[in-house]
Amino acid sequence: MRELWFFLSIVLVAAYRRQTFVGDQVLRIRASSQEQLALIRSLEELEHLKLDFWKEPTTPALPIDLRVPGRHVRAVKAFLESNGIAYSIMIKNLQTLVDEENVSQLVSELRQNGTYSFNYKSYHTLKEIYTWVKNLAAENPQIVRRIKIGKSFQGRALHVLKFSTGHKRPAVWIDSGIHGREWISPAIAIWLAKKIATDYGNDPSVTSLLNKMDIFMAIMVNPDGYVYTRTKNRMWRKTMSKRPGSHCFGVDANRNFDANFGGRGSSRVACSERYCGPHVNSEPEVKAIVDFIGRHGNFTAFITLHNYLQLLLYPYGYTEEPPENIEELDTLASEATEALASLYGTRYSHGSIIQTINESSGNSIDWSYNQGIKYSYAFELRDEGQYGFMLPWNQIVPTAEETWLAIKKIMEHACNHLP
Ligand code: BHK
Ligand code: ZN
Repeated sequence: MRELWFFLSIVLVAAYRRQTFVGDQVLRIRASSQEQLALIRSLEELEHLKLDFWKEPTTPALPIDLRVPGRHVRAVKAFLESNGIAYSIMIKNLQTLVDEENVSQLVSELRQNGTYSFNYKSYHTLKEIYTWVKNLAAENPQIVRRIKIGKSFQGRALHVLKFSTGHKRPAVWIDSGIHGREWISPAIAIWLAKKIATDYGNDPSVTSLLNKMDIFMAIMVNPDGYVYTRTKNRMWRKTMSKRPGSHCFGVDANRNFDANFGGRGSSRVACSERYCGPHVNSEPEVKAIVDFIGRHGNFTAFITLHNYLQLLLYPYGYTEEPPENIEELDTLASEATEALASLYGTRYSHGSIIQTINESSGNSIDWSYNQGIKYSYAFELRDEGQYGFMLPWNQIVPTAEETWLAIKKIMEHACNHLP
């Protein structure tokens, strides 16, 4: 009897601590008309359903990916069917993927002896990532420095890695981990940082780049959100900021920048997944980036890593107005995605945010572009939706390798077109 109570209490504690996704399905919905799109949007207003749009309804041309909690799956499917809306099941039981991911973690959490023994084929805890960042700087003192640029809402240090061989040079910005659940983003950034450190002095292209420019990498923009995805809710996207007057917490950091703040493609409602926050730069994580880039004053490329859908995006998200150098941005995007595909055949589409994925106000690359950073791009990494945010560990290194080829193209172009 005692044992039973002990067991039950453990189960209860575990259940309390971590959200589960038993029976949750991810449906890929194809709306064939504006009417169907409007019907799907109307689902969003039924808050009790706790629906999670992995890909928002935008146009009939794009699929909509919707996570439906297990207990509402039948009702939502019945709704779609009765309205003649086509869908397929992308993920049959999300918890199965979460369980598999948890099992693969067990073998990864070994002690690190520097960045050499680090397991690049695994997702890591924040602590492991922070140790790795520190080690990379310690092992490569001639070219890598770790700089603290601020503190997260919950008080965690925000770092950037600076790759430099000179003084006050024009620079490239690369960030990852702005959205908590997009684990592949920081995972490949770690690999990229190691690649840059290793290739300097060995690979002619990286060497000549670093002889003219600096590279700054913010590997974990939203550490609070990342920790939350590892401890409580694997599907968390936003920051963890709390404010009086709302029971919902968190801001979409990629809606918090000063670029048509609060406009279309963002929400003023605190409970929304795309909540822009109470004011521009309200999130310390965003403010830290904005201040750092402003103070530096000489960035010419800005690259941010998200997933998923295999897209390379450029401004704008808040307007159909094309950026001044759209032809250059588009040609470079096409060269970069071609280079990416050359390795494993992974196909990316490219275009402006608003035309390719959706309206989005307050996002980071619209802001950086308007700051005069001409080569501003956002990657939506693997996959096309089979696993979505649950991309398995064995795709980390291949994703990193192919993305590196695209990023190198963008950096080289920026380097050959310095103002
Ligand atoms: C990416 C970059 C700039 C603007 C929008 C996007 C799409 C991204 C978002 O912020 O809504 C979608 C997403 O998180 C999945 O990575
Ligand atoms: Zn994202």
